[in-house]
Amino acid sequence: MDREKTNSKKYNNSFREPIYVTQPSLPPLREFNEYLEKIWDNKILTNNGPFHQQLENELASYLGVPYISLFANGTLALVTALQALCITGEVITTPYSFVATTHSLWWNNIKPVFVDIEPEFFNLDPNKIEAAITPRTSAILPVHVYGNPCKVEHIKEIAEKHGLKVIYDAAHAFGVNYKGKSILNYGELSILSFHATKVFNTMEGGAIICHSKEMKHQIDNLKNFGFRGETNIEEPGINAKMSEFQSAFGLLQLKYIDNFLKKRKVIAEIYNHKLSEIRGIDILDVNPNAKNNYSYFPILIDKHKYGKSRDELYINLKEKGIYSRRYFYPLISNFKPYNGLSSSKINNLTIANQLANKVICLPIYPSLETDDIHRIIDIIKLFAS
Ligand code: T4K
Repeated sequence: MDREKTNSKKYNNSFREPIYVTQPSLPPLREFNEYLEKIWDNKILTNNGPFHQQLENELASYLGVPYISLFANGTLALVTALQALCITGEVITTPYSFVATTHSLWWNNIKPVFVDIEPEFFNLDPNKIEAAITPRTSAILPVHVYGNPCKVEHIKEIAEKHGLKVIYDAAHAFGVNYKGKSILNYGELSILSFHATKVFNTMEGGAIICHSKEMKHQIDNLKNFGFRGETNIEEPGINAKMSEFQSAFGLLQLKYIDNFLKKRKVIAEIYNHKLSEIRGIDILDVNPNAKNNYSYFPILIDKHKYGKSRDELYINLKEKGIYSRRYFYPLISNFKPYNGLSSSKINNLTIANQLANKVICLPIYPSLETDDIHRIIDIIKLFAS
């Protein structure tokens, strides 16, 4: 009887559970309890405890990076990365990202200078960077949007020519490889987000990837108020530490991550196959030199060919309980704190403005059921005119 009720709830349209753009992957609760018992035993809750140290080691080895410093979230990792490299003045960045990318500059009193994106992978267009460099420019802050690698070689060449630092916002790029190695090895520093909505999550969390022991020390001190030893403060640091609970959760997540990534790939393949048959729907390419993590599934709606606008589709899906998201609309450059900047003008960011008005990210997460994927596809197909 109970099972019948559950099934009717699932298959009767009016009682369907909403489907969100993502849902966090959770390990078995029973297994998390074992970690919690250890925390209860040793009473170390935070401040570089044993799980924190273990997660740093395991993640460095899993990701294939030399040094990693864990953070309370990705935004604090970004803010601290800019501090660690003493970045000042102006920083060249992309308007096509989550707002935290630019906020991290604002919190460091740095002026963001927006440069347009390239239409293939929606990342900062290296061909447009040099025109935006001024004597005040000290760094470039690109984003590997949706986990697609930026044009890293070209960006490196420009940075070296002009003596600029490169910090990658790699919040979407957990587990992404480029030409056989981790994308996180590019740039002076890369930052990750382990937010609940990310491929690998520690509820809230983040990290900085760096390439020397000295830099790791510097970052570790900055995230712990600037302490160097018990009684010495060398610089005004912040509190951005990851707790033992988050670290324990991360250790457990790491055991399941390969399976989670595989499931994402399968979902992306179904979407790719079925949606490519629909006129007016474009699917974002995946860089052939990269191993993607399928963290998002963005599609572009061509109103004239599809017959409906992106926003009409977004609303239609929502009415049917499917909560897709328009990442990244509006562009950061169009938000109030930044829209007065001269680099925010629409004619400076033509491609980004066009794409932000067409994009919609479809639900993708390991526990998304095949029936539901096909239902989403059918709704998109039927809505076309
Ligand atoms: N750089 C980039 C490029 C980023 O994308 C981000 C974060 C950052 C930096 C900063 O990293 P963090 O400081 O966040 O670590 C979400 C996330 O909050 C944000 O982490 C993420 N990017 C951004 C792209 O997306 P919202 O406002 O869209 O999240 P929200 O709460 O609407 O969640 C989306 C859907 O996920 C919900 O409709 C339901 C589902 N959900 C969400 C949460 C939080 C769950 O099922 N369970 C949950 O616990 O920003």
